Amino acid sequence: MLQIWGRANSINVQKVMWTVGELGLEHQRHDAGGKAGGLDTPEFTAMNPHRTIPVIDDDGVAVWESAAIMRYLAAKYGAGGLWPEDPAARAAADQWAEWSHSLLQPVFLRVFQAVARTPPPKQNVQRVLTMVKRLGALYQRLDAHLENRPFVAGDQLTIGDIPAGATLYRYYAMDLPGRPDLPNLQAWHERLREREAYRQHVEVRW
Ligand SMILES: N[C@@H](CCC(=O)N[C@@H](CS)C(=O)NCC(=O)O)C(=O)O
Repeated sequence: MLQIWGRANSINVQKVMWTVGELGLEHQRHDAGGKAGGLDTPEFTAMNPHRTIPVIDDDGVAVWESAAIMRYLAAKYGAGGLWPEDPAARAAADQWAEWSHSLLQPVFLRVFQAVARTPPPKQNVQRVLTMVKRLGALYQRLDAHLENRPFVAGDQLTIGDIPAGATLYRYYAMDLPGRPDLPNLQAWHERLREREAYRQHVEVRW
């Protein structure tokens, strides 16, 4: 059975768990990282020399890096669904996944650290405003793209929706100053919230 290591409140683990939930895969998740620790054991290091979560073991195949895990699972178990079979359709999804992992998520995490992980008296208001503005400008591009499609690659949920979609629960749950009005992004978030796997794995208090 598919084994997954990682604490439920890590956004990188959430992307993997949401993928697992959408695919309906039988699995066991082991708490690891954060307070649960367990990343320095010889067994864990043998699976992932970088000692980060998430990590999976699928019938003897160990994979680390959340983006690589999502692609592995979607390609193996979600062909034609999360993982479009036509290369052009797949690229339409995958380019948004890549953009989310490499450009959106780092800015999002800076906002998250500055607000949710910093006690209010220690927060740097000016820095928060600057970072929220930068994050809003990125979400604005996604908002424009979602103007005339329900999901990033068209009519159905794909690998392209998951990494950016996973940031939205926290984005809207945090008390952020100066969030731009992004109706298409908000409507997309509502569509994602209709999915059981999103509610179960992403809507987790940090
Ligand atoms: N680029 C990596 C980042 C992995 C990463 O930094 N994971 C964090 C949790 S989000 C981690 O392992 N932190 C150590 C810990 O939780 O103890 C990925 O996407 O998997």
